Amino acid sequence: MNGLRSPRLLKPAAVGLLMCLLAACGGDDSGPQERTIRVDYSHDEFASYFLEYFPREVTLRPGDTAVFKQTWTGEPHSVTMGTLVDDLMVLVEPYIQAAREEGEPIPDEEPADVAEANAPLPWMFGDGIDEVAQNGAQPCYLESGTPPTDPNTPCEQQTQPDFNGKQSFYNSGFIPYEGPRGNEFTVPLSDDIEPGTYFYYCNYHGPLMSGKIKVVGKGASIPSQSEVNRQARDEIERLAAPLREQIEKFEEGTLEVPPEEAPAYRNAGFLKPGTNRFEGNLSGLYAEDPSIMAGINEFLPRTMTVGVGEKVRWANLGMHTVSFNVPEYFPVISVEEDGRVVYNPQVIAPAGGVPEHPGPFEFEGPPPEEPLMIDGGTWDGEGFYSTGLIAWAPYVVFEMEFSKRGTYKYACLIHPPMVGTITVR
Ligand SMILES: [Cu+2]
Repeated sequence: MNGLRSPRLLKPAAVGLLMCLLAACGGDDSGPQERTIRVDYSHDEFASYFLEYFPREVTLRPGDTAVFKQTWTGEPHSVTMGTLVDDLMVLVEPYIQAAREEGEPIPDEEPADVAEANAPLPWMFGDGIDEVAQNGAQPCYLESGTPPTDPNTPCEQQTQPDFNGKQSFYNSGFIPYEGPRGNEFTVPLSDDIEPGTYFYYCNYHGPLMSGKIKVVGKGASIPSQSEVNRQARDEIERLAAPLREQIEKFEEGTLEVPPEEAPAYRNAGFLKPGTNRFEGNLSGLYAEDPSIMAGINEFLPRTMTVGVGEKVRWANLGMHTVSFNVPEYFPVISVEEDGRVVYNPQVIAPAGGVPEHPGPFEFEGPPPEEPLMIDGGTWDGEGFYSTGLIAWAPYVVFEMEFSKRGTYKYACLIHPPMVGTITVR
């Protein structure tokens, strides 16, 4: 979980003032304004996810509203704010800035002061992939104090007040896919919020997926929505460029795997002999730079042709499924009528004859030299057939074969645009 990007360009104050004069500063100050911040993003050139908010910083005034608009890529997110979050982010922010401005690595070990500030903040998930923590996944708005520590105890205060910068905890909880609160979380700033910087982060992906709202005085001018959008686009493109490069390399056959992971790939038969160059099928792909908090949600290649009885194998990069005859799309996490947030077991469990296998969080330590092979056996094209949730590369390789000719469409149950076609002849 790293989150680096290049530094924002800082304008000298004089230039700012000049811009302000030229743009008839204050021209849009006719009343309370709304600014939209993107949560996640799927690129139109390739299905993807971006574990960032765009732009990372917006400027608003008391009485204005921040609208967080989520692109549903399959990744769950929250917008989690409050003084407890500010206390944490003040400690994390220097690491994020050092990473973005100087390319410093984010420390592997959580520094003690960060761990301490993190302690009262609930995560959205529990220890296992299928354990949703209700204290973090359900909304919670506290004037003071700390949220419940028991993952099965949701917060009682779920009615959202305006954000005044003084609440100790102000958590959207899981922003649901569609439905009444779907894909969007709105934060109205109170009239009496003090000017200053207010942090927020995602309590599914952690403090590196974070952003800030800079509150200025009531009469001040703020960047227009189109300026905000331009900033967002620049920040998105900075992350998209290295992803695009990886796809190009894959297509040219020049994609290289990191040296420490090469043995596992080699032992699974995915490297061109004598090189670290990848050859084969992929489900998902990351940027070469592990600090890029974004990834590709594609089966590469998207279409392939195999013979009856021939083994098809995917090296898995990311958290995905390979699933045939899928039911209508359902999100990996959903909100039940009583507010309980639950994982969908259909996503997680293997189906159609694929054997049980270790879950995605059951690997520890350095990259193993032998990948985990999941043999899905022979499939006859009938009924729901799914790997269940698999991760992380290059430790997991899924293989299967087909007993009948035909054209088979398949998909990842987590990431809706991640689809492929196999022709068997
Ligand atoms: Cu997130």
